[in-house]
Amino acid sequence: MVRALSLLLTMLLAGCVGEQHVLQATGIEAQVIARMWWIMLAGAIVVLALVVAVLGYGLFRPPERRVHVAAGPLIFGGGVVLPVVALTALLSYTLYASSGLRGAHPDLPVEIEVIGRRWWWDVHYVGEDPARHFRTANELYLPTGSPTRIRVRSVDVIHSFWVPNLAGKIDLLPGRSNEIVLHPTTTGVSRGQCAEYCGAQHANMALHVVALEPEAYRAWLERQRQPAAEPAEPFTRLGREVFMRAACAYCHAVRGSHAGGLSGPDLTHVGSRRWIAAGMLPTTRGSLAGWIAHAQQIKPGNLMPSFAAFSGEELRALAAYMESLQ
Ligand code: HEC
Ligand SMILES: [Cu+2]
Repeated sequence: MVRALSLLLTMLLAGCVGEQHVLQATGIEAQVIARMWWIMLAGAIVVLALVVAVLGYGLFRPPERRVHVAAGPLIFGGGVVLPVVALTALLSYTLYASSGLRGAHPDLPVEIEVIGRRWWWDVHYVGEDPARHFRTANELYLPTGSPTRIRVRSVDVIHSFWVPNLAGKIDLLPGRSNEIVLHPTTTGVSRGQCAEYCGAQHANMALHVVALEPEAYRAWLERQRQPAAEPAEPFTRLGREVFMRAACAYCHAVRGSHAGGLSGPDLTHVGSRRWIAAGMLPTTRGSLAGWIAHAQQIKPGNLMPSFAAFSGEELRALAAYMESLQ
């Protein structure tokens, strides 16, 4: 019994982690949603309290007084008038509050395109000048204090983009674009998660949103636009050789090299990302080597094969090269 209770408590408390939490809003849209949630909760509590009070009266008062709760006016008032008034009030409030959520920024250019893939997020920084476009994966950097317009679509099945601390959900559909505006108010990292079942690895399709001060955000953009750094040491040069010799470039791009594959994440700056494999592993040399050799064991069914045939040295060099792509 104690164990069951502590398990339940642990599970409930685990839900309080702030990085992915609807009620710990760090974005304008999420603030509207959180306020709506609290007002709906307050409304529900008032109605419940009234119902319980009338029920308690009916159950526990002496019989001659109990008849009051069976009186016509009370039944009509509590059964018809009260629900109509309460629901109309809450409905008008939610319609009013949610009307401001979407589509409030018609003039804003689309800054980012997020493409849902099984089972990771392909993130394109678009903007006006095509020469300055770049791709990254499973990671979205945004400036605080201003809205960023994001277009989303899918190239395979339906996914759903959901970063609860910042905004509501938006579906990623094949053959159709949707849009969402994210407007972070404070710096920090929020976790997002695919919110529409999309196959075996749906649960391992996370992304992280990093909100930075505008100045730091611009600096990040500039760094990401650079092509990959030239390997500085013989060991990372060996890693690049292994990369180009193996099938990696068939699916992965490293800008500034011959690797131009598009079906997997862009690896130009993979070493600078916090996580790989859509939030499954922190980016370290060890996890990179583990992923390359055992992608199918770590994330069964994902669209990268395991590469088990490398020698120990080749694998270490390859992981060092990946890590050096800052
Ligand atoms: C058939 C296509 C394919 C080939 C070949 C391939 N990969 Fe991948 N790779 C993928 C896909 C797809 C993912 C994303 C998997 C996921 O997260 O679901 C990925 C993910 C990765 C990641 C993690 C990137 C991130 O940001 O999450 C690294 C690192 C990586 N691959 C390195 C390699 C290396 C090194 C090779 C060559 C030895 C290689 N890949 C060969 C398709 C491929
Ligand atoms: Cu999914």
